[in-house]
Amino acid sequence: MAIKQTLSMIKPDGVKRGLIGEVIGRFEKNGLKIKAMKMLHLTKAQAQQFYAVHQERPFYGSLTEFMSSGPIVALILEGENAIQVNRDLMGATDYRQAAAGTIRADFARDIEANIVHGSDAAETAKTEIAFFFNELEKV
Ligand code: IDP
Ligand code: MG
Repeated sequence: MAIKQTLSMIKPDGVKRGLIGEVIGRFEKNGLKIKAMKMLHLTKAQAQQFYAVHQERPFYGSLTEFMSSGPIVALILEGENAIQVNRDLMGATDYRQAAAGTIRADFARDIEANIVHGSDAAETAKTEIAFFFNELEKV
């Protein structure tokens, strides 16, 4: 299996609730190596740009408000099959449908404030990594 990179974010609810260490611990215990990491507070415009793919969805305004409501942690994760491994650790978008033991099943109580983001495919991983990190910031 190919070594791949993916972009993860711990969303404002995850940071506010003190779940940074818990989430990063799950990545490390499951074979995902941290290749870059930073904390930052997205502006509304930056959140709108990041989630532009969802701009026609009814929740776009609320989602981008939420994503710019407090600091987030962005990470590049690397490992075999990293995109899928991370998605499996996150669980389904709606925490009520997320498999037991996933981050969202364990911690999310809201479909929007669902603790983590993870890239969903190779192309989006590439774009999302470039959104947050330049070459100098990657180890
Ligand atoms: P994902 O984060 O599991 O990839 P997406 O469908 O890409 O899910 O949606 C992006 C984000 O938009 C979700 O993580 C969640 O925060 C929010 N979202 C998705 N669907 C809904 C909804 O039906 N209501 C409110 N927020 C939603
Ligand atoms: Mg998505």
